[in-house]
Amino acid sequence: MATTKKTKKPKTRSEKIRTGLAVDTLKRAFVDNLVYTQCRFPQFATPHDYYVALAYTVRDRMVHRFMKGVETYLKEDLRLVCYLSAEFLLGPHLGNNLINLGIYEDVDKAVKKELGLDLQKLLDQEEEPGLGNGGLGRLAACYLDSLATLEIPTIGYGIRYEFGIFDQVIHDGWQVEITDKWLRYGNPWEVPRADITFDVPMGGHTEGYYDHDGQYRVRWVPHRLVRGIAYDTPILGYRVNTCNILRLWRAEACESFDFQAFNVGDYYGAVEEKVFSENLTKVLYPNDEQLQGKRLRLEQQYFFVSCSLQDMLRIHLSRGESPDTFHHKFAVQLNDTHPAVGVAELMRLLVDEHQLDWDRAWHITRKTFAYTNHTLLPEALEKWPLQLFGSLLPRHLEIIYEINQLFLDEVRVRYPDDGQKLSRMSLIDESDGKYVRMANLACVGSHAINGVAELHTNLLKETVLRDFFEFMPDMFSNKTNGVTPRRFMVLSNPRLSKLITSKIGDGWIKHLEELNKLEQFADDPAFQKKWRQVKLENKRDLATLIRERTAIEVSPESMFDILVKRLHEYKRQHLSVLHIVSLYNRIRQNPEVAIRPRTFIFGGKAAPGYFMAKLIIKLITSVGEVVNNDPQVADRLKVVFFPDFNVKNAQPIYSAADLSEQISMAGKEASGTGNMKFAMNGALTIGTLDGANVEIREEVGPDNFFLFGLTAEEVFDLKSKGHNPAEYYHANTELREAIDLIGSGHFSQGDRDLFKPLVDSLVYNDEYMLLADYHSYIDCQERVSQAYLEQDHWTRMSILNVARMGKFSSDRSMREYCEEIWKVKPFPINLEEPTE
Ligand code: F58
Repeated sequence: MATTKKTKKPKTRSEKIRTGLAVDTLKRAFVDNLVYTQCRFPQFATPHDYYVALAYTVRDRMVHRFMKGVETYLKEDLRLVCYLSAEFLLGPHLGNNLINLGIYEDVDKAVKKELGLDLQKLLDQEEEPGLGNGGLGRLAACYLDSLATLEIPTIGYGIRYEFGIFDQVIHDGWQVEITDKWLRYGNPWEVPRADITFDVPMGGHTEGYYDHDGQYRVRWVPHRLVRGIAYDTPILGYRVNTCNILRLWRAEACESFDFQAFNVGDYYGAVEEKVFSENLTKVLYPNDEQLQGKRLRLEQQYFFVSCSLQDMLRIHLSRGESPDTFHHKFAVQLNDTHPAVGVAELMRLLVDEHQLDWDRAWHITRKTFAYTNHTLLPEALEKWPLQLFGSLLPRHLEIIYEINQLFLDEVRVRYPDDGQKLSRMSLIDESDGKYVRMANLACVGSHAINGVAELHTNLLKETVLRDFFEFMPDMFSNKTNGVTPRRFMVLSNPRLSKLITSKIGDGWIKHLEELNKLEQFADDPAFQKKWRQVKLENKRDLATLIRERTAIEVSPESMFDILVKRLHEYKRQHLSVLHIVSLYNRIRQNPEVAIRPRTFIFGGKAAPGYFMAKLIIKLITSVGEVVNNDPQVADRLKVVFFPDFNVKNAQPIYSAADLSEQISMAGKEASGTGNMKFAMNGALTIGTLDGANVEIREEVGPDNFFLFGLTAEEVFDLKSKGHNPAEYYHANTELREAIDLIGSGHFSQGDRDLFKPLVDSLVYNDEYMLLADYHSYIDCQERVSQAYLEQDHWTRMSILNVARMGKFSSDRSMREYCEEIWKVKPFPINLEEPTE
């Protein structure tokens, strides 16, 4: 070690250029990146070149903060949060990062003034990483934003799918899926880490042996190895120096394996192995709430979980720690059961690879993991055929058997004569074929289990996880979801954000509860006027987008009634269609009828193999085709299906909504997060008492929420009594006429067969009770229309909704996880060096 203190070298200009935030520095860096990273002369650069140059400019500043963080954390004794999720639905990075860095306005001005460029045009260039299906993946992304903002050292771990969720186009009214080639022009946000790789064993068999100390041990002899390579994306918090990372794994063939084939002259065999291995992270499974036991999916899950746990152990050992203290330094959250195999994998790593004894390893494992459940739908609870599981993960199956045996022994002590309970709680389902139950594994292997809204958590305790709740009640808690106001207000609704800030300052962006200061202006006519103006301008922008994407002309003066989310029967998009058709029938029966102009906007993807969901899209577009062009309707009703609903498209949609449709059958939607995004942007909600709607209504007040429909309890009672949808059909003329019009071929050019499966399913089965809720829904919509006539009152309600949404910031959710589950505290990063 040198003892003489070195004098600091003066910073060279290039160092400053890579990290500084002054406008001039940013400009220089931008041009440098264009020339030296993009190899472009400014005069020949395309908007995409400019976007990439700006992205690198921003990334440099984030990496600077990330490096500082690593340096700081290495010196500290802290617990790292690891959020394991098979999906992260991030949305475009650039705009968000500019906001979090605090340079959005400066960059906007600089590119305009100096380079004559429109920042929005550059932002539009970014292809979003669609590495998720819907709510669950988007929640993970919101949580990363909040954790960084709260200055919690975190790594998000997931899969770098080469093809994310498909792009949706509409052909002849039907959904057509197009591969999502998001990486085709490169990805400036990620840093490939060739130095961080792990080999993941798969298949083969296990053997017992005695080690040097005469201890019996098990060795796994895999059939193949797949190599995982880390790709890091920096995740910067809002106006803090904490820059966490999202570490995604890409699969590659292991050299040792393909060389073997190569050495015996089997060149093609070697290449085949490579292609086979790389397939592992090729594509995201596009199923939402509907699972098929596909081997590749289990391979994906195990692959990313194994890489992530190996990485954590690497970090842990490199800090000079022993495996024995792992749980003190890592809190690992399982985002649903998709990473639940991690419980068995950590046991394997500790027992087989690090030679810990079983009881110690089990203690560490349970203290490390916590599990979040996101669904009550039985078809979405993961279970893997035993045969499939054992052939891919023979060692894990043995470990799971062992965990199961020890666990069931404990259960037996408490409930000595309850064989049924034992078989329900077993990690192995033997009722109908044999399966490994991932939710049971997650529960047994965790120290904390949570649902994502109060109602959902209560229903979990009463239904799917009842036995586990009764057995270990203290492990259960509720953590109501939240969303990040940075992306879903500041970035996506700048007009509203500026108006709010002009009244109450900008503290609300980090402390959303401060929005309640808006309450005092709810009746202020001047403020109301500005509030309405903001909404109108947002609606104008959306109308323009709708014209560009669908060629449908809509009036910004009409009420924008919006339903956007994944297509699923339980979410009941077709209930809104029944409403539209009922209004249409009223017009047909009496063209003079007073109907306030409404624009119904739908958006959402259907799982490619989900026939009914795709038929509902076809129904929406077909009803639109007829209603939009019927002169009798005279533009009073417009129906739009906005194609390719993703994060990027969602932003202008939430900001332009007057009415937010949250109409799932009570007891089915675990939480919902779109409901929060709409309300934060001043939309009023029409909704059932389902998921987080219940809490939104509680917060905004029943007078500012349009409630309809059966409660979860009523749904349950009606189901158990035996429910007959045909009764509602016959008893309600408007309902019957709406269904009949659909069945008559009116919306399908006379084809009575097209929508028959949908009509039949409603009249003869109606699993999600649309008909039972129809009357209440239509009545409620009537109240909505009346309320919309009184613009002042509507605006007051809209302001109050926003003012009372503080609870639904993901910052609040993350604070609860940190304090109650992970036991971690903020750890601020000091940049020290001047940034200029
Ligand atoms: C969603 N689940 C819930 N799953 O449906 C929603 O109520 C909740 O707000 C959200 O999680 C966040 O908690 C969800 O999005 C999936 O997309 C899975 C993807 C993988 C296959 C199974 C469904």
